[in-house]
Amino acid sequence: MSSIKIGWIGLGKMGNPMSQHLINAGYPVAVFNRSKEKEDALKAKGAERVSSPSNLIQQSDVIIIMVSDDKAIYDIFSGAEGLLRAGVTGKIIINMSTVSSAISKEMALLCNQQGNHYLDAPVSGSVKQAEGAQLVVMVGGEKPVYEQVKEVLDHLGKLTLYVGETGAGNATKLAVNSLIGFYAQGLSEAVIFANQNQIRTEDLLTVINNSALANVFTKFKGDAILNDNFEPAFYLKHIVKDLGLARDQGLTTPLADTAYHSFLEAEKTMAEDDMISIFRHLSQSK
Ligand code: NA7
Repeated sequence: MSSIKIGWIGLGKMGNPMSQHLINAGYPVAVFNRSKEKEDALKAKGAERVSSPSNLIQQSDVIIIMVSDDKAIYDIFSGAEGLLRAGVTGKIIINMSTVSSAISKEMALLCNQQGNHYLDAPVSGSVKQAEGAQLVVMVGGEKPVYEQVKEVLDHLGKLTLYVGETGAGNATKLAVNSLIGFYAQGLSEAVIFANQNQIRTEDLLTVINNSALANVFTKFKGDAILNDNFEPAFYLKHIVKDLGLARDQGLTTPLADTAYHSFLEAEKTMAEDDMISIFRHLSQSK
């Protein structure tokens, strides 16, 4: 049983299972989500519901945020009932959302001016890894602050790694997610090419999954292609966001440019599907 009081903001597909791990680990957890019905599952597990980010930070030692994008972060920090309105000091705010390094630097500065601390701590892994506490957490910010909360983050994943100053966690995450975008498009193009040459998808995937290229991603996303299952584990709109953030931060290489434009095109009709829907998009447009 830990005495660190946790305030959790953002109970979407990732935040919901992640916050439950902290309740299971014995932390007192209070929650806030913009759409109130998503708080029900956490309340049933023993979490307290709080009406605003501002109220949440007043009663918490550590605030953890898992929301969609930079816009959501602005709202949560600077909105009328945002974290920065509370006038408290000595709090640690951990932003686990995939956002730009720029917004982390901006929010860290505002937090520091108030006597609070900010860490960017995005995660690698999707809903399945969140549910199984198998995420990889990459952390940027002041190292002594990180060391104070490492025990909390360790409950969410299999690895927590400090990677540098504020924004370094975000930059690491954008590098990783860009590679995921390349993998998804590469796998899709390989399947399309094999099919054009009368090779069955199943056979190609069996070869890939027994080769040096085998990994969890090609296994799960290969199965999704094979079973025509595009239920979202990782929304396609989120990979578009990540490729766009990486692009804004300087990733404009040939592969990144191609992947960004393919996913951007796919987003027009498949935003709410899984990111491996890029396969359907490329199949339709070939
Ligand atoms: P989801 O399931 O789309 O959940 C997004 C969460 O972000 C959800 O709690 C949203 O609240 C919240 N959100 C979005 N916009 C806002 C604003 N403007 N203000 C407050 N809260 C907001 O995403 P995932 O859980 O899959 O992913 C979360 C992150 O991990 C993301 O950065 C991914 O790239 C990786 P809502 O319930 O809609 O009211």
